[in-house]
Amino acid sequence: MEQQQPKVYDIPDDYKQNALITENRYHDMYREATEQNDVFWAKQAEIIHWFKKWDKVSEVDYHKANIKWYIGGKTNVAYNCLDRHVMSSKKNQAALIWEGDDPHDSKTYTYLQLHREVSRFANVLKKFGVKKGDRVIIYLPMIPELAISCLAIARIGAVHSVVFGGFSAEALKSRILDCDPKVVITSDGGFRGGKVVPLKKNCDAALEGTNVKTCIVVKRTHDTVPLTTPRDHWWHTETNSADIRNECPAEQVDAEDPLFILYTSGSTGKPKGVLHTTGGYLVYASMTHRYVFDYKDGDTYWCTADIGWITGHSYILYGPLANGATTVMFEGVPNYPDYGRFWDVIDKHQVNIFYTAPTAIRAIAKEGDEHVNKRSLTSLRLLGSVGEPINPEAWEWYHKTVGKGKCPIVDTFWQTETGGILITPLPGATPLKPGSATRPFFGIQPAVLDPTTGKELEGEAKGVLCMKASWPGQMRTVFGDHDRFFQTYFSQYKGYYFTGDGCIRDKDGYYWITGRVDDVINVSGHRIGTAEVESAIVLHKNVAEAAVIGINHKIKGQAIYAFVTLNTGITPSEDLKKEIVQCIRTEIGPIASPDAIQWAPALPKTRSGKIMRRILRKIADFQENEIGDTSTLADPSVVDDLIKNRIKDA
Ligand code: 6R9
Repeated sequence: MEQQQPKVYDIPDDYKQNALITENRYHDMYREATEQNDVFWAKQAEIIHWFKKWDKVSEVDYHKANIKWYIGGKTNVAYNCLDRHVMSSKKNQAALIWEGDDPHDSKTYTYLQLHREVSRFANVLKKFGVKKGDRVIIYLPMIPELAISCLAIARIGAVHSVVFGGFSAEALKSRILDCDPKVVITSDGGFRGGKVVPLKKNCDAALEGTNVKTCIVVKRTHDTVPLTTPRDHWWHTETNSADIRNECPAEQVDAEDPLFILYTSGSTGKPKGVLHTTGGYLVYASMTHRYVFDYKDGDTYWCTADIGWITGHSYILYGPLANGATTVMFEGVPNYPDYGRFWDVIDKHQVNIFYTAPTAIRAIAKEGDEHVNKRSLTSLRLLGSVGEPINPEAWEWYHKTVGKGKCPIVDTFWQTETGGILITPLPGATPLKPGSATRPFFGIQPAVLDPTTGKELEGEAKGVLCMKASWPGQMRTVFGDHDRFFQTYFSQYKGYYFTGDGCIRDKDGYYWITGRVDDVINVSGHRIGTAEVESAIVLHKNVAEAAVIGINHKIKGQAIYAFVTLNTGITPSEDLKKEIVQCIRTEIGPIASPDAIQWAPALPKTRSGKIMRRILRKIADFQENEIGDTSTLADPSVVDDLIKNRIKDA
């Protein structure tokens, strides 16, 4: 289709010989998974330990958004991630290597040690009345206590919801109100790039006026923070007084009992609480981790994501730990103390498998090769990318400069909703094309649909990306709003799961994700809903209306561009822009700050009053020649003014 002939990178010889999945095996397993879905997934479920085997493998109805896997099975995620390995020869192997923001700060937990910490903290949670099914919100920086909290919550059958530490007090509060947690876990603050983030302060503001009775506070920065009695308790005081010999047994939970909620932005309204359950999620996370990263015992694996996002859940914590891997957890940022930090960490811990985001690769690449070339990187065997489409230039740089031309790159397409990777190369099975996520994982049946007719297209095609069949890691519902689950993902194209992404399938059956087709902006791999940003902007008393779109950005992939109409009589000013940005930072957090705000005397609207974001996108991206027909606009003349005053260096 519209693709030029891309370069193809063949599978390196050592991968052809030593990989878990070779080319023939990929095709065999893919066929088996498609033709005998339940048989295949029953076999794969053996990757985890079950206290009781399931009665039925799956029950799926996309017309009602009902999805169940391993029905009747009993298991526990923390048991699988810890106890199993403690009872094996892995007990004294490193489970978690934590690398602090400060390069001199790192700490390793063996499986035995991590098990002990988790068990101890699980007992603390129980003491505060947390029971199976209760929600617990975690608002922590990337410190070991974050991993320990997640596992402890899973251990007692409670449900965690991790809120990214970069979210504001308001964003945290809306999540607290939505999922009604029994306990909130936070810290005095966090370190990022040498600076302090005031988490407890945000948490205090968020907790005001809520029902939360207990807040557990980790001491990280040692800044003085007020403790509110009887609500707040220090983590260290509680865990130190818990009896270390008193092991907390892992609760035997149902395969379909909830494991976690993770809020994510959609095209409309407030973030949705994406709910994942226990058995299917763990099978899928561990299986994809093993095969996609060609994970073998002894490997040191590092995913640079934050556990506040799904990538951190599935591929820092649950997938790697279920497989008994050594997983690296990094508190810092790629450019502190300098742009060579990632490479220092790889050399320091002899990382074999490295998984990061295109935005980080582009930010580092623009600083030149010397940061990379000063380091050895000989331990690396495999590279990965996630979060947004990786442009071929960034891919080539990653491959050549970081991977020295020897390490395959797995460009993994997936979503918060999918629990694990859907479309990806397998390093021993897939020749690579830079910029393509290549082929579906086992059991994944992508479909390219014509967006207007909804018809499934065959062969080479361009359209919207849907999934025909379910897989165990798929989300089960939107917390507290099953109808929204159905409406968001299953109502547009009957009988399909709709990803919200556009894609091209080429002649080799390779998929090229072209980005979101809904009103979601992908800024540095973070999903931001236009509606959320617009609501935050109109909170300013002088603003009448706002429309937000995504524009292309060299480093971030996309950036936020806002058109703002002020109330009559208000004079635009730079100060007003700053106040508007502050509104967004307060409501959502710094990640949603716009790169540009343009004053718009009026916005292009249809006669029924719908804002034509398509036109705004063309204006902001300097593609006014492609605006096309504006005759359906209520007032076509607004377009000229917007073109004249658009911001050039956004
Ligand atoms: C895992 C994660 C999901 C959205 C998704 C898509 C984009 C993620 C991608 C990719 C192209 C890749 N996306 N990986 N686009 N190639 N390899 O990122 O989850 O935060 O929910 O974002 O990210 O647009 O729909 P999430």
